[in-house]
Amino acid sequence: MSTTLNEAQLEHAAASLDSAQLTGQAVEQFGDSLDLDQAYSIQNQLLELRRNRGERSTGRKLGFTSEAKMAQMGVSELIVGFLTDAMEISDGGSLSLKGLVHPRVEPEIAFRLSTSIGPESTEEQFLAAVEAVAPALEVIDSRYQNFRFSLPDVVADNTSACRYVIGPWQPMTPKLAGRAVALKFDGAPAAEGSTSDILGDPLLTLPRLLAMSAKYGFTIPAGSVILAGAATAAVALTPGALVSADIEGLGTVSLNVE
Ligand code: OOG
Repeated sequence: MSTTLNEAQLEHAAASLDSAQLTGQAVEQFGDSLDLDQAYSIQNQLLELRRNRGERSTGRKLGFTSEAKMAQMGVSELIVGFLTDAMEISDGGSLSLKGLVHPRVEPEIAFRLSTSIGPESTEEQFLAAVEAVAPALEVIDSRYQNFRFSLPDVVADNTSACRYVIGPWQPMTPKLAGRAVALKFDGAPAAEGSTSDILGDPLLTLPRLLAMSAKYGFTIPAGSVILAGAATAAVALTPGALVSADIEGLGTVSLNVE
């Protein structure tokens, strides 16, 4: 039987993950000592610590919405994390690898909300609230040694969220499935997939996110960005690379790695 952590230990876990994120020094996995509810409570504490440093919430990100990601990490349940303004890099902007542990990049689809969504919202209201869609890159960086974790471990570590880049916003279209996705390094393919690799259709991430907002009691304010999860496995970042993601019919987003 696993023993769970008490309040003081949860606070300590949040402080150590926060400091790992700030210093780039990886920490050990919590393993069996953590359950999923406690992991989300640590994640909330991480958000509070960042807010206390002046960061502002900008949205939510989903993880493990594709088979490729689940297979790569050996985890099979959908997870949600938070995004802040300090994580955002403008399209074509630069990322220094200094202070990061072992960053990887993933091609994603981003949604933008015109109205607030929360536990009381219906699926129809959520869909109607999505006003725009964009190609996106997510940089993930596990704060655990060797990029290995259990499901509660990765939830506690804010689902490895590190940075994100949003490409040109397009008006929302309901036809998001079946579009080719290409992640490129210096113009050469590094990973390829389809938007259908995201739960069959990226729009199907929205009811799942709504269910998690009800379960964990969070709202997603108007103007928020939602990252729907990677369409391909993640690829390790290398210094000097120009990383881009093309999504058929949605455009291109890029990032310069320093
Ligand atoms: C967890 C984050 C997964 C995705 O898009 O599936 C994720 C990880 O693999 O470190 O963001």
